[in-house]
Amino acid sequence: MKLYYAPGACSLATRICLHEAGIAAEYERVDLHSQLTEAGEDYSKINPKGSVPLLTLEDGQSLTENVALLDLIAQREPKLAVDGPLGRTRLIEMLSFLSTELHVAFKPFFHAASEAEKASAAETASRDLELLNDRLGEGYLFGPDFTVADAYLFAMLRWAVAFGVEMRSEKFAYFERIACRPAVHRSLKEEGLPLPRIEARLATLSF
Ligand SMILES: N[C@@H](CCC(=O)N[C@@H](CS)C(=O)NCC(=O)O)C(=O)O
Repeated sequence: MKLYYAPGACSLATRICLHEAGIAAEYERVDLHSQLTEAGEDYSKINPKGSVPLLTLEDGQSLTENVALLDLIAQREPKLAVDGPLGRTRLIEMLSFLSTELHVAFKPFFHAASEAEKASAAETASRDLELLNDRLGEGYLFGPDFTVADAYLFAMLRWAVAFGVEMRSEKFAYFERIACRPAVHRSLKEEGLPLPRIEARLATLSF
């Protein structure tokens, strides 16, 4: 397997899940602006969508879209999936929300958007994050066990912290809990990303 990624992008969720699942993979960095991979290949030929993540499978097939990649990893490593008769459906329900609502809400931060557009994006992202509040408690999105959905949400909470999106303190606690997982630690290190240091921000929040 090979994961095409950009540091700190949503492809971080795939890397975390590959590590959580103990699946060996190669990792190739993509410069999303120049569309060149670190090996100097034209990424737009590898993925005409131009976006990461893209995972090449053992048989050479390519797979894109976070929802599909994370579902695939959860099928290969059921400890990262959701149990129960509706488990997979509930997981896809959550991944779809994360992808089509929350992830999309962050897009203006990555493009040449105006300050007004960014402020509106922050409001939308904050509102979407609120919808997840009562799911977090002491554990993860689906209870006491970490699933692929948590890796995706973690990648986006990094952005929320970086862009100053308002979040409740429970969400910071959840964020820190995930950051402590060895697979997450390893993934951040491999992508050259700092470990979250959010205590200072916590102190500035009123709730
Ligand atoms: N629908 C895709 C979107 C992935 C996506 O937006 N990736 C971002 C990084 S987080 C990206 O590659 N942006 C650059 C671009 O789209 O040109 C998915 O869910 O996998």
